[in-house]
Amino acid sequence: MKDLRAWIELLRAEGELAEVTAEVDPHLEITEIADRTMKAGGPALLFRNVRGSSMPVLINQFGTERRMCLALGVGSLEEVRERVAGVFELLQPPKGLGAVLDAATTGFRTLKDSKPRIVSDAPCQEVVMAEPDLDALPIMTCWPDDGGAFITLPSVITRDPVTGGRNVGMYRLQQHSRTTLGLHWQIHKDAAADWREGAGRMEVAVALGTDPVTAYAGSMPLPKHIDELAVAGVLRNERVDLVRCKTVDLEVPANAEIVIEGYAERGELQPEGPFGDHTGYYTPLEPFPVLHVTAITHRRDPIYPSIVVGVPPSEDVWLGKATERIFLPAVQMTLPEVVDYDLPFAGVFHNCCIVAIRKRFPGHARKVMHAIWGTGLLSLTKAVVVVDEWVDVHDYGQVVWQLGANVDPARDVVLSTGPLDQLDHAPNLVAMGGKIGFDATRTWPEEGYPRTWPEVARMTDEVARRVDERWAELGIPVARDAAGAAPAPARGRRGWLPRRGS
Ligand SMILES: Cc1cc2nc3c(=O)[nH]c(=O)nc-3n(C[C@H](O)[C@H](O)[C@H](O)COP(=O)(O)O)c2cc1C
Ligand SMILES: [Mn+2]
Repeated sequence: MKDLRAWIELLRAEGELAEVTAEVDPHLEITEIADRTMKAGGPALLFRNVRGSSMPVLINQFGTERRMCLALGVGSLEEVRERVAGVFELLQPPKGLGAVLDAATTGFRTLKDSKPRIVSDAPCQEVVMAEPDLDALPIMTCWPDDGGAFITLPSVITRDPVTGGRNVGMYRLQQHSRTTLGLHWQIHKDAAADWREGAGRMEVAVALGTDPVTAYAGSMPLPKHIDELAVAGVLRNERVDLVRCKTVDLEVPANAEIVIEGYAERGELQPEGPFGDHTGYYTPLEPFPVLHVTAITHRRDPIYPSIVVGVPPSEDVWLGKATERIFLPAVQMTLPEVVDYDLPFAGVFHNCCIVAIRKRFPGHARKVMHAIWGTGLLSLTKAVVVVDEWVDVHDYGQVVWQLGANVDPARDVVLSTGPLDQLDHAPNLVAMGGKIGFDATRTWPEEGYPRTWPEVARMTDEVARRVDERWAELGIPVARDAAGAAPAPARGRRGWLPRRGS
């Protein structure tokens, strides 16, 4: 997708867009409308008439699985996982970026040939505001007790002061004044490292309203040395065009609708928040750096993008689900025993991780828990549930069944402590507290189980087949499954069973 406008056209063509011409208030009202629409599975919303600003607001663009797939240009999130699997392979030493896989062999762009390219002339600089004024933007106040108005869907661009490497992060920005913003990069995030590692002034650029993949890329928990924009190039199958900023030494996506340029002074912090967050709770006031705006540029008639987070499920859940799917191959690179994993929406991603493993040695489930607590941003996971390979981690009923049936709390619970997500209000300390792991796999004799672990009760294949064949004859009014072959209840129950021999 070339830019946000091409995306809006696609949404319209796909019947995925509602344009609202009635006047709406960016103070709370848009939240209520967007949240109801999202929770009802409704369309993306383009508010044409927003009180106090001439700019339209696009919201709920990522609000359903279908739109997330449309944004990524795939039929399913599994498909996008397959596309990037080769890319992650390239990150693996000793192959590195110079490896042989290229677009010719994979059919897709790789990181190496997806690096962004610099252009001289960019739509995002069509208009340069004479006096930068954030009040011209329809910045939303999302929830009643929020500390102010927040830019919620930005690409925040910074540079590593040591390596010069670029980072793009989706970090909300609180409007403090007409020319200052709060920079809410949490302590574990890459821009926070850029901030800590340098001295003096740090330049920051913020792109708003890029194509949806570039916007999404800022939310990907990539290793620090990987440029999110190169990954965006892979996912779009087209390089991201960049243009040099007007007042800072950074580049921004040329296709952005709006660009905010500025700097933060190390040492200067200002309270940020409260903010009704994706945990479903308000996050409290905490000190964060301040962005002093030096320029605002934009396209002619710019469109302002926004997102509402709050009590799950909110619009961000599909961004998170895409990340969960895309990163499965990355998890499997260090943990090949992982069959699949699931981060439930209700666990707001960092609270719960369900993982199915091929168990091959005593203590294996514990090894995987500790590995998750030691891997990238997954390390912030509070609860890990490990199940056997045949369990469908996306079927929470099945997971709870296994959890209840297989766990002896005196034996199978691992308690630990470590870093937690900065948004977690449960621990006594900020960003530090307890972890819990549940080993819900079958316990082995080698793990000290002195009894005989029972088998799952199941019918023989022979009898099941016979009943399949005789079902019509029995005349029992039970709905048939999609294939029309056998009654759904039997099929469904069989879906929970381990494969023979496992
Ligand atoms: C809608 C949305 C809003 C987010 N807001 C923040 C935020 O305010 N601060 C933050 O640190 N992370 C936020 N995140 C998560 C980061 O974007 C994510 O952790 C990403 O990996 C950060 O980039 P980094 O790995 O380069 O630091 C948000 C994610 C989404 C989807
Ligand atoms: Mn990063």
